[in-house]
Amino acid sequence: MKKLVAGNWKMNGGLASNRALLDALGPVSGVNVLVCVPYPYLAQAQQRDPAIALGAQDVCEYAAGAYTGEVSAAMLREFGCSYAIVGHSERRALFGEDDSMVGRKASAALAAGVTPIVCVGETLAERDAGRVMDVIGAQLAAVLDALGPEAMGRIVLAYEPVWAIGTGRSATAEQAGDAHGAIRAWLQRHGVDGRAVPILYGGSVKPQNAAELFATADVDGGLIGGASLVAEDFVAICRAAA
Ligand code: G2H
Repeated sequence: MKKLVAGNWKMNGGLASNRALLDALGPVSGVNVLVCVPYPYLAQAQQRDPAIALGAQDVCEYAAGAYTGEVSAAMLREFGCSYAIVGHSERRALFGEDDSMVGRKASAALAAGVTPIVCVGETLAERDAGRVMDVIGAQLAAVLDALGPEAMGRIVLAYEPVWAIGTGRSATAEQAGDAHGAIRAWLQRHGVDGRAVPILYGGSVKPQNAAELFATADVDGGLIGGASLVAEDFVAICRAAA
């Protein structure tokens, strides 16, 4: 399957800098490219290159109603989003999202025809304690509870070790491959067709380490933060996945 490279702009950008960045992102053949932009800029990004898919960085767990400040999956769909990141570790750590809320958000996205990119990953303390798959297994179980095994086969997963996010310290290809293989095995053990679920790696992916990470078994693409804000770096990472 073609790899998927998703830029996660986080809370960065502005009309002028977005225009320059989007203009510099030509289509790259042999890879699916996606940019996940802040909500106010969805319309701006929607009007750009149709070869680049559009995503959001979060979605509300509810479909509509009195939820001040929230954005529904149907609204995202109207603005051309085919993906929404859910359960990013920044949302979990800074905005109190727990595993079950992440499951409900994934369910709300799928119900509106938006593919959730569900982020999972361990902290350094959890890794050092040998608890990587305990933590990830609990995160995955909550999503499986919310979706069931058939719909679980229609999501995208992103393995993002918390200690590698924005730190400049990426997981090694071996660490990423081990985690991705364990996630795929977990899916199979729980009645999900794990081969159908793309598993992206995220955490300090750069042009310098992208090719090695993408060449690793079970790494089906990347979720790129800081480097997605620099056009030449993001394009180089996309090319490394082609
Ligand atoms: C991890 C990643 C993108 P960065 O959060 O989701 O960010 O590449 O800056 O580590």
